[in-house]
Amino acid sequence: MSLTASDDTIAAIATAIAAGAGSVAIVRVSGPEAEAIGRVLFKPAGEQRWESHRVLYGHVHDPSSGELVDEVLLLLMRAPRSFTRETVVEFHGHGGLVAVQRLLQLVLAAGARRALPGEFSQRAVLHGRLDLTQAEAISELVCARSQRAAQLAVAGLDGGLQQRIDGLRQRLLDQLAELEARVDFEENLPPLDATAVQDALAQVQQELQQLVADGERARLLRDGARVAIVGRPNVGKSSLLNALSRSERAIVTDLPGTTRDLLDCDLVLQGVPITLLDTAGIRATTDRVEQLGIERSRSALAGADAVLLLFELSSGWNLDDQQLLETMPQGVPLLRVGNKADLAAPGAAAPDVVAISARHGQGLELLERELLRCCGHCSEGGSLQLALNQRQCDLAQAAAIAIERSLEAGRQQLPWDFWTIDLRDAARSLGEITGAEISEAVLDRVFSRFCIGK
Ligand SMILES: Nc1nc2c(ncn2[C@@H]2O[C@H](COP(=O)(O)OP(=O)(O)OP(=O)(O)O)[C@@H](O)[C@H]2O)c(=O)[nH]1
Ligand SMILES: [Mg+2]
Repeated sequence: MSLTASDDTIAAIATAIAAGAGSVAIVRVSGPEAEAIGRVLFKPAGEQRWESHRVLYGHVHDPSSGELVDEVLLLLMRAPRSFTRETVVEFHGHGGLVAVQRLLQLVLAAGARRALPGEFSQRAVLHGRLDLTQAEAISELVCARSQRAAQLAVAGLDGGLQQRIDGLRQRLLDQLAELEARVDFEENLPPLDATAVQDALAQVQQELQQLVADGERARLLRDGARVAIVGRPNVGKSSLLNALSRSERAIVTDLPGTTRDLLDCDLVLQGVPITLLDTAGIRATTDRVEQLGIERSRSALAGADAVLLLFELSSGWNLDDQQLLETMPQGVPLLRVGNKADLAAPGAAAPDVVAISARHGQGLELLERELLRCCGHCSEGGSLQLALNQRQCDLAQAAAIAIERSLEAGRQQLPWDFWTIDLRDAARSLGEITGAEISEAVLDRVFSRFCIGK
């Protein structure tokens, strides 16, 4: 890669920060001044040598006042044996909010610059320690909300995606080399078997299309879905949230208008992370607080990937339910759910209604299955080994389309150089997936989505 990392020293808190949470916090420093900064701030207890890849124990003092700031472990990893391939110093101090922020301030005052989101990983990529797909997999692992999403991220971390894409790119480049040689020296070379080239290209294209399809299927596993439960007051929305999350998160009473504010709850259904939203029952009301709650219900609908429209099966689908259905946002998958089936006559539900009893836990398995289907989940997603993320899918798709144009040039028996233009585009797109061919602007865009300290 021709791009280079900037040569200053960067620092950030690499662990989550919250008062009272996390007994250890890490400040990570990377760059040519990392060790010098460590030596200014940290005093080892007793006789300890500053050796690479050894843990030192001691204290951090504020150099201006001499005040003791924290008791820490210091880990020195001299270049190139570190995550960024630069010299890295990690201060492992106490967690929480205050001490670690103070430590970072001292590191910055001693000459480091605050790292941008993803900047450590970006340096790791620029120094050839990771390829782009591996760096993205780290981010995906940290963000994973289900076991399946974590498994897919780990497969990427291992370099599986890079090898797969690099292999396909290599096969394109092999064909491209043959074709380009013919463009320049056709008369000196044995004739090229156009059918064999087309077969080879079609094979690469097909494998790319399969990867794109798998990536789409994995999207739900990785990104999850926001599901809003809506309906008239008292139909059992909060009871359903409690039943699905197996908790008593929401207040349930027999008074219509109980829920006033949005309530969310995270759960995992068959490996898919779901954020379930309980909303205020929608009805005409003069109560100001309830009106505000209803406005929030409506705005929750706007951001939902799927809607569960709940009604009372026992009293039947009525005009108010119908009116509510008609105000639902277009294009968002919706499931009609008839609650209080325990009070309804058997067989009361229409064929497109899922009958449940939130109070008695009846019909919930079917509801979960229908909900996942409604969100576009298919069970084969469980067997995926590798999955491209959205950025990678878009590039793989672009490569497949460019190959198609090249195949079309072949079908029209155009000269070799018409084939090569599109093949070069395809190879470039695949190179952008792994970072083998990438511009600084693209790199900055990818890493800006990472967390700080990564
Ligand atoms: N028999 C029966 N009662 C239920 C069932 N589900 C909920 N209920 C009762 O219906 C009443 C209303 O339940 P909630 O869950 O508070 O209803 P809601 O839709 O959240 O109501 P609002 O927040 O007011 O919009 C409570 O008394 C529940 O116990 C059910 O499946 N069967
Ligand atoms: Mg409620």
